[in-house]
Amino acid sequence: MKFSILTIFPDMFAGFFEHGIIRRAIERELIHTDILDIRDHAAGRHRVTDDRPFGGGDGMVMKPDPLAGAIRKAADRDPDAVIVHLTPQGRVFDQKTARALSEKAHLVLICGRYEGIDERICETQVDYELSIGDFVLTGGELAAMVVVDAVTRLLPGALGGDTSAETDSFADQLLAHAQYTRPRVFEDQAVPDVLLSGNHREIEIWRRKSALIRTLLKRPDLLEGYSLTQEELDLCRQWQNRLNRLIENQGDKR
Ligand code: 9D3
Repeated sequence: MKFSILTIFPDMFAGFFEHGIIRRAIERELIHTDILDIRDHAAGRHRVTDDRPFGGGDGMVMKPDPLAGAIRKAADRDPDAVIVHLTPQGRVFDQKTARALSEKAHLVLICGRYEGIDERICETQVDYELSIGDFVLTGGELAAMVVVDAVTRLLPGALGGDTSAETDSFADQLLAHAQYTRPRVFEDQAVPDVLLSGNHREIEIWRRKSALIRTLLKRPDLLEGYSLTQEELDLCRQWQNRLNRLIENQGDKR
């Protein structure tokens, strides 16, 4: 997978590429990253990349010609290149989109700055417009890193070892179960006994239960349209019965 990143702040990416799974993916040549400085494609002595908006108003707009030049350099004669514009007006990036993008051979990520980029680039060159959520950033660079991060970890071999559980689309639907490590007792709080029992069947059941209850309590929206397994359905009925008994025992409080 190749990532070409178009930005006026290429230095923002240095640290990101130097650590952890992303660094290892580069070393193992699972991904190739190419940072293109949009300014290198701007004309004139001052190599200006932005200009005032037609029609007036506050802020600046990224000029189309340096962007077109950088896109041509990144995607030239590559029929597999997919052009992605990181913008607040894009569709919100999610795990399904990460999966779809992980099937592509070459992603060209355009990082906007200022108030945005000239609309004619959006209309003629861009395949996907993506946002990373409904909050306001100062530019597309962090969003591009988010996309590179989420897509890279889905590539075969990126996580090392047995990744089938990690990349199983089923595993994306629930939150992770609670996790513990040493010491067994921390500030008077003990690790659940079952995790120390060595009974792998019981541990697996406990983990599924933990994942389901955590999702139900912390992110109920994730369960909308979720198809429960028979085992999960049984658990829900158990919880339902317990809640019903608890409520019935409260007497006449309306
Ligand atoms: C305050 C300026 N806004 C006027 C309505 C528009 C605006 C333009 C450019 C707001 C933010 C930005 C910079 N943001 C991005 O380039 C961006 C972004 C984001 O802000 N939130 C979530 N995802 C993304 S992807 C790119």
